[in-house]
Amino acid sequence: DSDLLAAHRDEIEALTASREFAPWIDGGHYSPETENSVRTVDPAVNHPIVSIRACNAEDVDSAVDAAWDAFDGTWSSTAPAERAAKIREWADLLREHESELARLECIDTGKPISQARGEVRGAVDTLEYYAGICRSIEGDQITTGDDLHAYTRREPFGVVGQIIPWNFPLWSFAWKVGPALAAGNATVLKPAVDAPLTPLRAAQLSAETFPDGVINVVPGTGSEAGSALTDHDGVRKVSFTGSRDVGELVMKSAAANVAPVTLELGSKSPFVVFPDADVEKVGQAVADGIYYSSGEICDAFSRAIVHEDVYEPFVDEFLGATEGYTVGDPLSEETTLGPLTTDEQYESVREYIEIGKEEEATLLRGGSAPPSGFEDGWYVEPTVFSDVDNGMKIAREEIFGPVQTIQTFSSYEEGIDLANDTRFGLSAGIGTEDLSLAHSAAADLQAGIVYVNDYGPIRPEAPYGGFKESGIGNDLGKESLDHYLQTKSVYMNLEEPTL
Ligand code: TXE
Repeated sequence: DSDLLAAHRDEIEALTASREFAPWIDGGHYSPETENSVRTVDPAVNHPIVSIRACNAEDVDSAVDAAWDAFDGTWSSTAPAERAAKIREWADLLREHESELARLECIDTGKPISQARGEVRGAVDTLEYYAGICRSIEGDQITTGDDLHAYTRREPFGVVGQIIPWNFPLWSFAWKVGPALAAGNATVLKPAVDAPLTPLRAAQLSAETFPDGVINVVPGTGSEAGSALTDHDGVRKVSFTGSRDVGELVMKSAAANVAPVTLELGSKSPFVVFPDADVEKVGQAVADGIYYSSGEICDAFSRAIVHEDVYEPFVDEFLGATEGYTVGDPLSEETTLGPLTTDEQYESVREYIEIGKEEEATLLRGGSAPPSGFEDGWYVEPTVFSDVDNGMKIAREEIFGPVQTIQTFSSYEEGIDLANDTRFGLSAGIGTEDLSLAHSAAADLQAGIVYVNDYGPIRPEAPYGGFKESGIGNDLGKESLDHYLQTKSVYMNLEEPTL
């Protein structure tokens, strides 16, 4: 569709023509040592946006040095009230640039503009939350007797290394950077090669607020810039969001320096629909949980586990809610489902759909070609499989696309067992009108986040992290601030007053 392509080209031109996208180190644009570059592509039309010089290990060294200089310079002695003011000022700047950031996110990831706008607001809200709680960092006075004054101090690590994926570039950037800075650290962050634009732009906007070197952004590949960051001996704490297997590599690499890690990894999150559920409400919740951001979400409700008594009404409602999604141009306000963000993801999701067919699950909907007019983009139509069992690959592996599986159960234990029969444990959903049942299931589900009768909303006040192989520790909440602080015990022996 040439109109579509023309509209996207115009938007790319408007957003990038007078703007430099480059690694951001020591408060300015940085020219990496290498000639290598990474190219980011608009997935709706498969058209290049910009090429960005990719950082290598030496560039990561420069970023870590700049971060230490900033930390040792003024940042480590900046009072919490002052840090809070700076974070808030930056949040205000991002808010003023909401339209630009949302449009950048939209062309870089393919997510619908309305969702992108909501995520810019989510990023601003996250920074404001951490600006608020950074003034509440406290140690303890420890009572041991009158001859000893013992207390704890909560101190930053110094320089932290952070790695984010391409599915929520700006929002996850704020999830990482907000608490790290609030705790008093300087950061070196590596965005994903496929969607680095909003983190780079947000870093540029931070220049007016923070001392040089407090925020550094090093775009590059995982194998080069990513691993250089996680095994850097100047990085004292590592926080990673991405796939389970790279999470394992990150952990091993950080282990070389005994740097603590926070990991937020993938999942295969179940939504258990009990027989008394309000199927209309729950059908919509499960649809929102699998189609938001085209299913490229770590806590996507990718497995509907439905009591056999409500199987048919649930499926009717869920398919109805599926039809309510509008697949289309992400730049259009009407669109609620855009393309997948990367071509690898597109190939991988289509492969899983073929696997589902081979595994003889029943294809209830979707599974074929992209919608007409969008053939050049990485579009996958909403796809639903029923007659799925937990032995199938499509029920066990994270697909990370708009593909739903539906299974049935007949007793409470069976429903919970099916839901928990996965190595992952990021989130789980419960559909019931029975309060007591909701609380029992919330306790029995092995997941770090439980949603009742709904999907989201995610708020910065509540910690977000996975059980089992979905991760270690949390983003968001006070917990995340805690992860960026280390505890020092101070002992001071007191002598008898001799006066
Ligand atoms: O993730 P990677 P990919 C899952 C999802 C998806 C699959 C693959 O199932 O289909 O992962 O996505 C950096 N050392 N999730 O390949 O590779 C990389 O450059 C250090 C779920 O994009 O894990 C990027 O910045 N860093 C997940 C980040 O890690 C390395 C979100 C994530 O990339 C590295 C994304 C290395 N050796 C994918 N290798 C979620 N939790 O939501 C790569 N990276």
